[in-house]
Amino acid sequence: MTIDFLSWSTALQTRTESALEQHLPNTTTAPQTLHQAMRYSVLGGGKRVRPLLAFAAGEACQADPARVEIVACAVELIHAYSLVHDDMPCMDDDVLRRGKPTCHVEFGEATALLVGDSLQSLAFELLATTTLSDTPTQQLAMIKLLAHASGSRGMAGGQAIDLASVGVALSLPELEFMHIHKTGALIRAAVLLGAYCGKPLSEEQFAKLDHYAKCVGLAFQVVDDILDAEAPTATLGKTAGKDAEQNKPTYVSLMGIAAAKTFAQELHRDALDALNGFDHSQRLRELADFIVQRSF
Ligand code: GRG
Repeated sequence: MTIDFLSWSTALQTRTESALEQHLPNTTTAPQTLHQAMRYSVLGGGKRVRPLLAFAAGEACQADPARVEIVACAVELIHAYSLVHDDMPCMDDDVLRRGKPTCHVEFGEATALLVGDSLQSLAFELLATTTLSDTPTQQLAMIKLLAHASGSRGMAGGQAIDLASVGVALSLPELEFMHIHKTGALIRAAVLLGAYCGKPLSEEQFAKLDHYAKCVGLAFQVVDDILDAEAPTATLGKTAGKDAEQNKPTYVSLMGIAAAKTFAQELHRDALDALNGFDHSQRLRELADFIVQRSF
């Protein structure tokens, strides 16, 4: 019997939480404050969308869930690091994240900087110390994939473009380029790493998954822009309305809210179409639905 999406996602969010709990250094281990701040920033919050995408892709490729759990944690650690750094005064300068004070507000800027650095290192330590593939070559390729997705040609590069774009009138292709890197690269890595834990992919299967990942990554960002404009702070758990306040180019500012919603629906449709003929892709489909229909 297949369980419904809510039960499936709740079980895997719980699994991810307990795995992260186990992999993060204990607060009794020195330096205690740094470890406390790392745990504060990772545990007990977040939708865990990227881990869920890794598990869903793993299911589509008949992967061992114990292996997928490791890549799910690694991607979530990179994501958590990016949020901690993004919230700092030198970047987005925010005080609220996941419904609580941001890491630098709670622990100070120097600790927040080190939290991000340490979470990033821990992600790669996890990937390098657990067997994730039957071949070392494939495992190295997986480590490289996450490194590339997180770095200057991926998420960090997208963030650099974002910081340089405040008050700048970007064209739609320029906005898309920024978001494919800032948000999309890590979402794509979550999908592909989950898949790589399983059976080898044919070229056609890889192309389908890759296109799915690109569409949901961009859809995630379009919806994020819409929520920033429409949803209240209490629902989001982070400060709403910041994009307009900071004069940032977004899908809403460039297209208007109605066209941004239509674009999100088109990306959703493309993501589902990409999975046509891909067996065991039900959870990936349901996650595409969730990403576009979410309210937080
Ligand atoms: C600092 C290198 C560096 C990168 C930062 C991801 C990012 C790049 C900045 C976050 C700012 C932001 C609002 C990006 C838009 C999309 C996004 C990643 C939202 C937050 O992700 P969710 O909604 O958060 O998955 P939760 O808390 O649910 O995990």
